[in-house]
Amino acid sequence: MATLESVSNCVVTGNIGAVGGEVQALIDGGVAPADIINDGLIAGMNIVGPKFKAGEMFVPEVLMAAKAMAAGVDLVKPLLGGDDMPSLGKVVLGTVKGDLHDIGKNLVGMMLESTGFEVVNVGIDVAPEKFLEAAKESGATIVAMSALLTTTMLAMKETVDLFKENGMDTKLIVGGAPVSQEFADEIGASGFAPDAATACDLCKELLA
Ligand code: B12
Repeated sequence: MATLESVSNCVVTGNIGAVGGEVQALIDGGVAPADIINDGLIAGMNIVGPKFKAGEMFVPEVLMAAKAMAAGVDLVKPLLGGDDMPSLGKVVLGTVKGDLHDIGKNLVGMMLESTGFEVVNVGIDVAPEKFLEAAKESGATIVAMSALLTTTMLAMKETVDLFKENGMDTKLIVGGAPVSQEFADEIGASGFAPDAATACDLCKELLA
């Protein structure tokens, strides 16, 4: 029988073939989409992280886990709704220069969309100039940057500085596992959130 734990296991073992069936069974059984994401898919990724760090899992296995996670997320995403809500505002979202991690970023994007924000996802390895260009082009009021490597957090400061140099009043927010409120304050960002749900609250606060 499919359970949140079996979904989590599919992520940990990178079982791309099985994850869809397990997630669909939970959906059919009436489990809330947010629970499938938080207590199934993310719970699995929370097991993968420490294993990777401890050298018990390697890059190819983590990639399989990431793909299994994405396959699960794809099934849940349409259920989060938000399509017919009026837009709360436009957010440019990307992973900073030098950083290729996108699972957390995409979750933030999904939650923002389901809350009613319009999201311009500019992808991974996004240089400060590209964030600026995207913000100007889209007229976004918020730029959200993600970083998972301590080394790429510096690109967040470069981006904040570039926006200031260009006289932009766009709100810049930051997130990702190594990022903290303290770091956000230090680089002059408008805000930080530790997870996707709080990121939505933060964006609403900034536009209030
Ligand atoms: C999956 C993964 C990978 C995958 C990425 C696949 C993908 N498509 O993203 C692969 C295998 C490719 C990978 C590669 C590497 N990785 Co890696 N990876 C991870 C791992 C295990 C999980 C990350 C993840 O997806 N977490 C799940 C998501 C849901 O969580 P999250 O990203 O934190 O996002 C949440 C919040 O942070 C927040 N959030 C995220 N972004 C934003 C943005 C905003 C604006 C806001 C408000 C909030 C917010 O909301 C999200 C949802 O709640 C982490 C371990 C960890 N503990 O984080 C290591 C980890 C990040 N990787 C690490 C390393 C070292 C690497 C490599 C250098 C390994 C190598 N030797 O090649 C490369 C770097 C490649 C590069 N240039 O980016 C280190 C970083 C160490 C450091 N402190 O710098 C970690 C911490 C593992 C470790 N402990 O050693 N990795």
